[in-house]
Amino acid sequence: MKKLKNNKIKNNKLFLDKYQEYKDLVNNRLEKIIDKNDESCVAQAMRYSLNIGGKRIRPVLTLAFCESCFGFKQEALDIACAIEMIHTYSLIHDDLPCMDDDNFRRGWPACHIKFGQAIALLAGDGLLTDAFNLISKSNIEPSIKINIIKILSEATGSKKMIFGQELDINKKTKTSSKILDKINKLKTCELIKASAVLGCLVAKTNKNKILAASRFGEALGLAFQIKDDIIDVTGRQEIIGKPVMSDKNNGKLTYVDLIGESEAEKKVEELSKEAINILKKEFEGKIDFLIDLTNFLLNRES
Ligand code: GRG
Repeated sequence: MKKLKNNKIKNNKLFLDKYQEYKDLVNNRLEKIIDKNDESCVAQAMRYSLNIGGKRIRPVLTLAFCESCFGFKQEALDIACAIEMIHTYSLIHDDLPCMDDDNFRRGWPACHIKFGQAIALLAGDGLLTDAFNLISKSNIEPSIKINIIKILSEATGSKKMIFGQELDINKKTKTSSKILDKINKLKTCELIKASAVLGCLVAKTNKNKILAASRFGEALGLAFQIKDDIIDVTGRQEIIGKPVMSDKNNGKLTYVDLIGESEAEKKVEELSKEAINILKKEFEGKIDFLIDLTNFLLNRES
């Protein structure tokens, strides 16, 4: 078992075992969702991008929030997998030459490098569409299912995640930390917020907790993105799975450019504290894993 350098996590082994348990659940289910004997090249590309690693933060959040609200993680599993499929689609499209033009993802050749641009484009489309098909077939009460589809399609649709990507690729708009916050809230936080909220919805929890999960997701999402900017500058290629400074060399303005590395680290710390306080205030009971996960992300190296 990999040792964590994070000293804020109360019990590393307990945390890592639980994290692995959630990841195994998601990985095993994803393995079954796209048949490995499917003859289609697009299906192979979808499987490739889903299986080359990734921290599985978003589906793990869904399962953990469901359990924190005393729901059953098995009931949230297909929703969690759908979220990871949407996340993977966004990474495939983000790496294309017409977007960020990155050759590596998760330490492996990006989907379009391995399969060519046309197949990569279709693999992203396939993952997005199949994600909603998976949700539609899940064994969840119809009214909750419709709400889940509404929230997830809004979070990842043209007014939120996709608009964030539009602003992100339009470099002229990035002039202040206010604008950078706006881009990151749309591009990164919306899906993280939805991941937390959907876990609560499956558990049929109350409105206050759903709102709290959304506030938690926003604070964690921003901390996560700022940490991502820091790692882009300070990380090691063999750990982050792509060349160091790939965002910077793409001409992207990041928090590190705007406020410097040590202020950026402070901001990550503040936002993580805010996220943890929301958990402590609004969720009684099973929140140890979520607190540890927040600290883990604050100290991650990739
Ligand atoms: C619709 C094309 C399109 C994009 C939407 C999400 C997104 C915008 C682009 C993906 C690229 C990116 C760097 C987004 C910022 C959020 C972020 C830090 C993503 C990486 O997420 P991790 O670290 O990745 O969870 P793994 O590989 O661990 O799953």
